[in-house]
Amino acid sequence: MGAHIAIKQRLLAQQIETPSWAYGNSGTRFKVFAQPGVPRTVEEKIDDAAQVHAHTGIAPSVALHIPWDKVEDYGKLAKYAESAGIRLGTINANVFQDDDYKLGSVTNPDPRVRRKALDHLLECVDIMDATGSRDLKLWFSDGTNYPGQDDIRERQDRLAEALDAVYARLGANQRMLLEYKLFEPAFYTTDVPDWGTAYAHCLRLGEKAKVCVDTGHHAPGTNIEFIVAFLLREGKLGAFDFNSRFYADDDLMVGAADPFQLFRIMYEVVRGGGYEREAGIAFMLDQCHNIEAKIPGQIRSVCNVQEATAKALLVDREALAEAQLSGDVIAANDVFMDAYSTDVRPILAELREEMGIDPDPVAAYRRSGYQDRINAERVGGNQAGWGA
Ligand SMILES: [Mn+2]
Repeated sequence: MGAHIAIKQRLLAQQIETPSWAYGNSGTRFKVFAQPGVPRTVEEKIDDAAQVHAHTGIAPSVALHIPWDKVEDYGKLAKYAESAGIRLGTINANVFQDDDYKLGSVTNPDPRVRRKALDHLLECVDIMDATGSRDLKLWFSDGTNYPGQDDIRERQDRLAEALDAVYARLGANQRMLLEYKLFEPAFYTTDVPDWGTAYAHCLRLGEKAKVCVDTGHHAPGTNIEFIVAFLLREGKLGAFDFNSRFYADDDLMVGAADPFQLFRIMYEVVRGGGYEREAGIAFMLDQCHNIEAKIPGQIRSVCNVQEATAKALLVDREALAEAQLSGDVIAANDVFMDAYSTDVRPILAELREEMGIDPDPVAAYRRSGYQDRINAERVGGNQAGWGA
């Protein structure tokens, strides 16, 4: 029981950031399904994010996406979030939705387009100054579709030039998170396709540049926990974008496709010191709820991360080290699997009761009447969604 008290204590320190875009409409390339009650404004997205925090107790911030969440006065928006009980988190740049970016943004062969993309990234840092956000998250859709389309090496030079300029603009307490993605929308080459490329750029840039691991951005079979362990050891893991995938960048609820993988990732986070607040790792969700209800989808996702974390914290590291050092492969695997197989739901229910929230956050949300209220109130106007 003593161990459970210690684990609950550590779980209390957990913070998971939800993304503003998870509350808007989303879909695939084939269809975006609208849902009732979807926010029309960034303030309504903040209200929804605040619900997730109210029911989980561990989602105190919401990430913004620029320009989807563009407003006149970001200081005022930060105050709005505060009054809703949460705060504004990571600023996500968007240099992939303008016609100008057909051949790339910061790696575009046309210097005018590169300048435009860079100006947007710099504007995002201005916004961070106003919102008090620590992190700028950069994901580039840049790449090519055909062999010979553009110079692969030259594009790396252009990327480096843009990253240098953004890095130089960062304040003392601000960071840059560089995200990578295997492919899509570019299908032949991607300019930041993997953690190694992101790591090399971040290493060159300096302390304030870190890698963001989006769990959905790898080839099938990739050992993500190895990447996590390696980046943590090098002091270059900055953040997670959690979601889960079956085939490609599916953006499904984290832990839905492979809860064991999420446990293995969280174990390496704990093992590598990444769970400590001082490590500064941002734990974020990057998901879309295309067919399921959005707010319960976010609540479920936050709980899935919490559950995997509880199991990771349960691993008896002393017994594991002993088995590992004695070369007892079966015993070591037993220790690891014992933690994964533990039903942590009673511990989490206890924790939530101690936090003054319902042991079943999704059920509590359903009972709250919030969804009925927004379904009735949010009529007319333009629902938020991709590109809006
Ligand atoms: Mn992402």
